Amino acid sequence: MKQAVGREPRRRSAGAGLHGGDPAYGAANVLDGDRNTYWCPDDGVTTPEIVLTLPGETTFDVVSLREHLPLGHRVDEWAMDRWTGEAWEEFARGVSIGARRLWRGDPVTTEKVRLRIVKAAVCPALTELGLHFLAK
Ligand SMILES: [Ca+2]
Repeated sequence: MKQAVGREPRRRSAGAGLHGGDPAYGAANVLDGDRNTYWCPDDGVTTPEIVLTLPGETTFDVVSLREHLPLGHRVDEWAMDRWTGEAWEEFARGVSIGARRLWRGDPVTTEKVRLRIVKAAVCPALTELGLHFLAK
């Protein structure tokens, strides 16, 4: 598996801080390969977003998502978008994440991807967001 490593992700949930205002729960935690670190928005923020700016045009056909299970299954629905250069276009959607959710589909090429948590019981805690390309 070849991993497309994103640059510093930017959170886009307007006005919403990190959990307890603590930078230790920042969005970069979904890219650090450490399952003990996670991104967690503030209490009450149940539909946050993460935008990953990729190193350039990148093609992937697998997305890997992991929740931080010590805090339980929190995400009920999620979606992912690719940036077309002009607008966001949804390419994946699913229910629940849990220990690991793998999405696989047609190859997606883009410079930016966005993960949207569509529905969650409480503020989500995500430990990994990975993009991979599996040659068929
Ligand atoms: Ca992590």
